[in-house]
Amino acid sequence: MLKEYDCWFQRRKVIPGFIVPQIVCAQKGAEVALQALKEYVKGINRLLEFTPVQKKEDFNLSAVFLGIYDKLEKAASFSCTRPAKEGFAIKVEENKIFIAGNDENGLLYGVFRFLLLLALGKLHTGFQLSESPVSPLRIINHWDNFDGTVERGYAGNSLFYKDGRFDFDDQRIEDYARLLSSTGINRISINNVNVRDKAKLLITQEYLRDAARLAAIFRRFGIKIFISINFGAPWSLGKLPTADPLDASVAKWWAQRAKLIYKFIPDLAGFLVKADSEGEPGPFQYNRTHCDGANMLAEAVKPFGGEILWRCFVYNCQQDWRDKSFDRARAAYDHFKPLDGKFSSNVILQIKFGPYDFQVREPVAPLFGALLKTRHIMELQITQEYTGHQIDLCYLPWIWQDIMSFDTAHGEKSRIMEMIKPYCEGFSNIEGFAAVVNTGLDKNWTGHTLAQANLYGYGRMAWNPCLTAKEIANEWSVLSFGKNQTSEKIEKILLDSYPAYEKYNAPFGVCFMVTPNSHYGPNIEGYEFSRWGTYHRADANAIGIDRTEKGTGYTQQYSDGNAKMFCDHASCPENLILFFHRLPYDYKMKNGQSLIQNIYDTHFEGCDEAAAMLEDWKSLKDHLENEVYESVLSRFERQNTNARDWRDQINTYFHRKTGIKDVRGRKIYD
Ligand code: GCV
Repeated sequence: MLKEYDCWFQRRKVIPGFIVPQIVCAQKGAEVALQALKEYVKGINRLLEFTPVQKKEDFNLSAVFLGIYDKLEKAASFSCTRPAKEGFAIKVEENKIFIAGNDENGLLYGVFRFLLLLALGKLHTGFQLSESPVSPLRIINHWDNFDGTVERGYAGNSLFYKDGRFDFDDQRIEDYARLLSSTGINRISINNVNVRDKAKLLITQEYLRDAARLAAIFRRFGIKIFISINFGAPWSLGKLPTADPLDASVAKWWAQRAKLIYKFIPDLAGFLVKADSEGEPGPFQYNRTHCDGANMLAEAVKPFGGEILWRCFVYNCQQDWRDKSFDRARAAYDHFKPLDGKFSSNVILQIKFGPYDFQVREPVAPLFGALLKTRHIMELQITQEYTGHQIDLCYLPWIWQDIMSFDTAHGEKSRIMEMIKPYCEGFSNIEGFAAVVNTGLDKNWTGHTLAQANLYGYGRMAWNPCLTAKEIANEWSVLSFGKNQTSEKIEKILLDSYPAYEKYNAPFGVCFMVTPNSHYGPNIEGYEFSRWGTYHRADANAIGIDRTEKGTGYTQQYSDGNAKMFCDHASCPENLILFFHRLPYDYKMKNGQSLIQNIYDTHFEGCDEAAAMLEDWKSLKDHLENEVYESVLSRFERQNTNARDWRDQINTYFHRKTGIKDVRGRKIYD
């Protein structure tokens, strides 16, 4: 039976078809290597129900050998393909098993992978695997506030803060670090990018003491922390008259502050910065560029090996809906492409995957492939801000798989998954990913138990962007529920969930038909006359925005091949057609039906598919722990109400606008 808290580390006895020696010999190492040994012992206890006996390294023994690859290779008759940075090799021989890391992080990842493969039943005598992470940076972002709330959080309050202070349970944080590290996460930012109220005090002595305690727990699991900072801190905290990045007193203030911070957390990964975005302070206030801002901070953390993650979510959020010349989708490229090559070597731009904001379907942002001289990573969202608040089930690796396969230039190795590499000037390499996380104090971590699959899936895909959504759904379901018909059914439910969600949401990539502020449920014109710049401009004849060269010109930010592909109705992917084009309702889609008929059809289908997921779930009643069954059941019931609302509001809206009937005569409310 599933213990929700344990996620993909269920206590479930496996019967391996090979010998797992009782003895473990671990090389001496520092704290991550020590943790690797602890995790090995804990995991074997959980899966094989015995406690390994620890002995000094002796290769005459039948034992499991844990260590650093080079040392093991020299000392034992063991060899495998040499893993790269943070990678590992696993080899199962007749009476010996080797788990070897390139380094200590690699060793820990190797132990975790060994245990997961053991639970999945994938190990056997002769098994051999050498694997290294594709992405150097695999980051989790927390949007946790110091009052204990979590911005866009749907799984309870913060794991880290309460009532304006740090407040965490060491054991829970250790369990959390284990979950993250087991999927390959190596960085975590611990506070909201909107740094307000008490969060501004995080970089003061009193708060840093607690931050250091938190960092120490994550450190054992190979995870370094980032702190989100407020760009205006020199005046709001330091009482300087300005936060101008080119003012010498400001640079000095940050340099001193960095010195203090690094005294408490010597291996701090660096700062994460949201500047000039949605009301946060930034260099624009002083007529400075984002290079000026980022480079000044980079200088401050440089002596300590720190890095600046600088977000590119910079756009005008005071737009006038009447003004059709302005297109928010263009913003990140317009701001940052001209600055390519001007950032310091320890600045990394963090770019949202799409030009808007984590929509159910939007194109990959054109900055990917366009930046050749600037380090950068891609930002994803695991928390389900626009994808159902962890009430509706929406399996996100589908979205990420589409992103990974997007071809930025139709050239050689120009798909996103092929561009994830260490930085190298002159290439459009992406150094990895950051994702806004979906966890909180809820017992099951993620509110919706099945949303654990999104957390697991992010880590796995950040490690290896070539993994498919299907492979990950299978792994996660078997790890969580065992290899049986229940996990098969749950895997199917997961895989069905995103297509269903997309179908009952805003049609064909048009985006933002969601309830303003909360971002749950439909409100078709909720953003139509607001300042946020996300309009669909539906009238009685047509819907969508012309973003071609004849319209806002957004398509021209892409490589020539992609600009052409998106501009042409025939080659533009249909699931994005309303993002790029303004189309009449009688526009003929590839299936021969009109656009309006396709809108009706997808909404009826999406709603039916949500109902089918509920029925699938009900069929599992006798095979699941009651608490899990009931909590997920109630979410599926709410999802069905939501899906019905989406279906009926969207269909009615377009029916009223156009007067066009559903050719199949289904019920549309007038
Ligand atoms: C942290 C969107 C969200 C905000 C979020 C912002 C961001 O606008 O609705 O809650 O703020 O993105 O990514 O900075």
